[in-house]
Amino acid sequence: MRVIYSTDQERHAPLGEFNRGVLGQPYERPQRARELVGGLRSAGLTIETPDAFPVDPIARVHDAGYLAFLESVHSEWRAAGRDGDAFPLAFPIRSFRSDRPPVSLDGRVSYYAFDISTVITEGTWQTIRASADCALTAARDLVHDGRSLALCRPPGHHAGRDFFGGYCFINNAAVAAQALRDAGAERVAILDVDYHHGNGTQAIFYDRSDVLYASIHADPATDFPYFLGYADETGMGAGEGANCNIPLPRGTVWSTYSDALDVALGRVKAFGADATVVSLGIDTFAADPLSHFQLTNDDFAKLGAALGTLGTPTMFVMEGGYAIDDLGANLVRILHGIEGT
Ligand code: FKS
Ligand code: ZN
Repeated sequence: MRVIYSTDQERHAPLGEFNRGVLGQPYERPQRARELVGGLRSAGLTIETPDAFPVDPIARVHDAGYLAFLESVHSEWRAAGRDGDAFPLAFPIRSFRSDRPPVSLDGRVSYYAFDISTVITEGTWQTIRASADCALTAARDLVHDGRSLALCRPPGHHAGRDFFGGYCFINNAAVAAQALRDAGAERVAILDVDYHHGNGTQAIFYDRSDVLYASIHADPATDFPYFLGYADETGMGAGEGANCNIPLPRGTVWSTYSDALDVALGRVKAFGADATVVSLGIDTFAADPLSHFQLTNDDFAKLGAALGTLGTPTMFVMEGGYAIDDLGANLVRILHGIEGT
């Protein structure tokens, strides 16, 4: 399995995150990536650096104004004499206008953000470009490689065409899926096994029939991102039938998860994709501090084995996972499961 990662992905380093009312250490921090890399290296895997891509393939799924905002917002923040990280002060929810970004700095941050746990730091732009480069490198070479892992950090599946949140800015899996389409794949499937629903990925492809989005995740009635991810969201217009959500209750153990996985894999296989992108979250782990499923260390080998049955060229894009001590080993278990080793 080819693995792609750049140390530039450690430059996005939020100062803090609010949890249970208290400002503390961020869950989504550079150490996550270092633990994943360390785990893979001790398992004997070689890690390659990505090539640098222009912004164009990213702009295939993201709004140009949104990307310009992401690139400039932190220097604007500093130029305004501010310290710390850029984060929103308000949200354009029901009855507010959300059709045009305000002019001021705070107005624009508030316009593009959907949560308060995702802040923009000095190194954010460089980091998210490097993270997307991993996905783009993996996508470009997928037909040749057959299988690859883009060790993306920060993650991407909550980011939409013109919004950020859930630790995500650029939707790496969506960028990869679109790059595969543009390289000639006629149908691409995205299978999302992160604990959280990938609202950004779903939104980006919701009205399209050429990209299937199938996801197993915690019920949005109880868990982030709260406002999308229900089973009755099946796609729209030409995309009707190309969106499959399987929400599961908190406390879900492998036997239930595995049944859902069979359904999702069945949908992906029936779609007849030329390539598959797996949004690989490992926050379904019982000890994950943000999540409430009960998968064990051994279950990740089983998850890998199930994912290994996908017949198409398949690239894995890293999403979430916050149980720092087990991250590397659980990722290795999945990879061994995939390869049947
Ligand atoms: C309070 C907790 C904030 C946010 C959960 C974000 C989950 C992100 C993820 C991703 F894959 F994108 F990383 N809850 N500060 O795991 O889905
Ligand atoms: Zn997650």
